[in-house]
Amino acid sequence: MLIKRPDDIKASEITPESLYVNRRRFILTSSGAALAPLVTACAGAARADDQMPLAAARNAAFSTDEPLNDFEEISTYNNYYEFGLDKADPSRYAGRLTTDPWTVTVDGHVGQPADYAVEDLIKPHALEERVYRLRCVEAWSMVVPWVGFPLKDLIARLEPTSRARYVRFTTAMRPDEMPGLQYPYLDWPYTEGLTMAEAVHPLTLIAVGLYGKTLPNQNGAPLRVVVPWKYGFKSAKSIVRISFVEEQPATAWNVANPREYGFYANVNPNVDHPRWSQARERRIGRFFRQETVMFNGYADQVASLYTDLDLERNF
Ligand SMILES: Nc1nc2c(c(=O)[nH]1)N[C@H]1C(S)=C(S)[C@@H](COP(=O)(O)O)O[C@H]1N2
Ligand SMILES: [Mo]
Repeated sequence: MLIKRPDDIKASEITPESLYVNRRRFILTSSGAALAPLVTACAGAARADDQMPLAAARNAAFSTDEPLNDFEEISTYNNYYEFGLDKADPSRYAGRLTTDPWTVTVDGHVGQPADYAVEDLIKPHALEERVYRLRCVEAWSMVVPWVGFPLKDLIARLEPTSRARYVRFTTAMRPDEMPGLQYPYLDWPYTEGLTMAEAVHPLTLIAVGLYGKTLPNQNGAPLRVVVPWKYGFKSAKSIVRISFVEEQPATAWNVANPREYGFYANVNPNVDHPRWSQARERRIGRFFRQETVMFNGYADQVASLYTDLDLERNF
């Protein structure tokens, strides 16, 4: 058993993305409720053979031909703060997340609001494989063969009204299954949002699997969004609510630190994070860093969404 208290977390485990919340929020917690939470390592981590096979042909037009990161890298180097801050924590602890049954609530300005069993949300859609770059705001990246379907197809079925200008994603909050929720790293539950134009862009994917099988829990089972031209934090995992709203929604990272994490969070090598450069990135598994490309390489497809937006101010 591994016992972790806030003051046991070594500086080496604290990632740049989490620095701000750590410093401020650990101080908040050290006085009371979260003093000695126990985190057990006993619950089994998800293994590759826990995943069910999914039939999905590769959509070459929407896939990069860069070398893939391997399953091990994709499923053991994760950000999923509900399970802890360390990159290995999600693979250690996410095995205890129960993903069946799973309900997704659809609400807001939408013609088909309801509580949907996740199977019913997914079933009508043909699955495809798309190999996307994922660029984290912490300046590392991966290449992942996702399995999923375009969010726009789901949105079309849900029939948003003309008042819907943004989509907000709310993700699972299970204190009994998610050890990280004991700490106020973020204002739980983790939420994210997109403009309607971003949400219905053909690149925006609902991912339900990777490497031809259902998602490992640590990658956001049973369903997550993947927005490949934005920093990874926009790609919310383990979604339980999809809301169609009129106003730009509050999002977990933007609330935690609006100076450092904007609502748009488009990958942009020309706009530095206040504490580090975004010009280069480390591809997981490679030694030398490489240049970060505007919109993570998807500029031809998405730049037109932002022609009227000052990307320095709307970072
Ligand atoms: N619910 C939830 N979703 C989340 C996060 C999180 O902490 N909680 N982290 C985000 C961040 S910062 C990144 S980089 C990606 C990482 O996705 P991956 O682990 O599948 O590579 O998930 C995003 N989605
Ligand atoms: Mo990230």
